[in-house]
Amino acid sequence: MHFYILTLFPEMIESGLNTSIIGRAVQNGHLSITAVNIRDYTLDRHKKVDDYPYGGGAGMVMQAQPVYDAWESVIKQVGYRPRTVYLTPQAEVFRQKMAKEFACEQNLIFLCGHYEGIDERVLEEIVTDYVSIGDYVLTGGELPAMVMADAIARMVPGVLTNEQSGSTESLEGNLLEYPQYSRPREWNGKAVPDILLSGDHAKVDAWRREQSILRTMQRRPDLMAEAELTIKEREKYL
Ligand code: 6GU
Repeated sequence: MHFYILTLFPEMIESGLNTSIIGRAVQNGHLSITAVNIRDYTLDRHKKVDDYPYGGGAGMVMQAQPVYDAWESVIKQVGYRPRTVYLTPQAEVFRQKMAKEFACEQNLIFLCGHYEGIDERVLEEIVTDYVSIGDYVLTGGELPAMVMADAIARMVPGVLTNEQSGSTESLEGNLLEYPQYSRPREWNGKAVPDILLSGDHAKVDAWRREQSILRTMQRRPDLMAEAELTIKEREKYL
């Protein structure tokens, strides 16, 4: 899978996504991540990429030309118009289900805005998906693009080892993960729940399932409406 990230701050992307699991997946060739510097495409003599908003108001607006030309350079490379995601708080909120869907694409383009936004006319031409990562305002789209790229990349076959991929499924049934414990058996006067030491895998699974449900009810009651529960679980917990 190939990610192209259109940004005024390519160093931010390069330093953020070249480490840990995603960095290793890039080294192994499971992924490529290309940060495209929008400023490289401006036709302005002074390398300017923004201007005042028509109608007045605070801040600056990123101009259409350099954004369009940066995007066009990518579509010429890949030979078609890949889905192009504009990161903005004025949009639907990103969820695991969307990550799974985007992970089916061969190429994805992320467009990161700064200042007060991007000229609407270029967005109309190139953007296929408007996505927010939550109901708060950030200074630019780079962190959201990295969040999305990480969540999507880990769904791509080969990026996670078998061992790492187990924890993928939890949010897909709209339930939170159960608590985890490791050695020592007692720490700070607290023991690991006995059932986890019993060696009875069926009981362990049942306990973890219950912990997932209880934790979701307590911490994210909003998820319960869409949680994938059995009829028996519904009777017991709802
Ligand atoms: Cl995608 N962009 C910005 N600037 N702020 C955000 C966001 C995106 N998602 C939540 N806050």
